[in-house]
Amino acid sequence: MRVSTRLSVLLAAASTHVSAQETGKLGDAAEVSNNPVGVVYKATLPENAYFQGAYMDGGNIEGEVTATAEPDGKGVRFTVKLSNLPRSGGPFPYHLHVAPVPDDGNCTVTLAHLDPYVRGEATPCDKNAPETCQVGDLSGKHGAIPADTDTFEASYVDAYASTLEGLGSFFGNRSIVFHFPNKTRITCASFEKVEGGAELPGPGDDDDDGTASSTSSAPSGIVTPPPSSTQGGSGNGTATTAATSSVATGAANGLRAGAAGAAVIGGAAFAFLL
Ligand SMILES: *[C@@H]1O[C@H](CO)[C@@H](O)[C@H](O)[C@H]1NC(C)=O
Ligand SMILES: *[C@@H]1O[C@H](CO)[C@@H](O)[C@H](O)[C@H]1NC(C)=O
Ligand SMILES: *[C@@H]1O[C@H](CO)[C@@H](O)[C@H](O)[C@H]1NC(C)=O
Ligand SMILES: *[C@@H]1O[C@H](CO)[C@@H](O)[C@H](O)[C@H]1NC(C)=O
Ligand SMILES: [Cu+2]
Repeated sequence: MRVSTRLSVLLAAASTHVSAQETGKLGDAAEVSNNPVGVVYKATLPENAYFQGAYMDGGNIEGEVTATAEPDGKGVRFTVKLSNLPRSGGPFPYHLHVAPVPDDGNCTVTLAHLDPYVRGEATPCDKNAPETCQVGDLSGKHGAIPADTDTFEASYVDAYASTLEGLGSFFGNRSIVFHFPNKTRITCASFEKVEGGAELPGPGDDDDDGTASSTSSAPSGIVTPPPSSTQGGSGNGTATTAATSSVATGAANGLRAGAAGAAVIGGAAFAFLL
């Protein structure tokens, strides 16, 4: 609630009351077609559960969630691999949450579900109309973790959650939270960039003129485009495929992927990628 209120203010949404609705105040979620290829995010669950009542003798759900753009940049593939699930109390919903997990592991601090279209959660997600669901409602769109199972593995593509920095649907700086059906937060983990993520030089921008050397600052340039600027889908497959096949290291891939993003924004840089 606190977050939706904040968002409402930030986005100048007029009303603060939450009414049942099937889509966001800002409309349906947009599919993202220019996620940077080759960049991988991973959330690894901690040793001990946040809700200790789930593991009286210590321990936690074990495992990780990885996320990376599909090869054409359209949508993000999530791979969920879990074991040591709670022996009772399922099925377990899980979501992308707005904020990362602090050092003390307090899952409450991750705030609410990632919901850039301000949909709220009063109405359950209809998985047949995933564009109307909260972007972060992964279990609503793709299914909860069933009860009475020790392990769970799933792999699916979500069209709305994004690995493109700057979008509201970007989750690379956020977290994932696993719940009991009564919403109690069992455990949570922040996403971290594990591939394609050579940490890029800080905020010192040089405006991208399409030269290779300037691409290291591309991510800061990517912080602006709204979802509609994805017409640069032209900066999509072609460029990133070329990048992945011609460059050996993940770090370099990250730079090239950044370059692709920059190309989307600054049309002038595009030729460089072809
Ligand atoms: C939520 O569910 C879990 C598992 O059934 C239970 O241990 C916990 O006490 C419940 N929390 C609340 C607030 O009802
Ligand atoms: C976790 O964070 C919430 C919100 O800031 C706070 O109310 C709560 O006391 C914290 N819990 C622990 C165990 O630190
Ligand atoms: C995460 O990144 C998005 C988009 O780049 C930004 O709008 C948001 O404020 C960031 N959130 C956090 C918690 O850093
Ligand atoms: C990628 O860009 C090319 C060239 O502009 C375009 O023809 C193609 O449809 C785009 N592909 C995707 C997946 O957006
Ligand atoms: Cu959640």
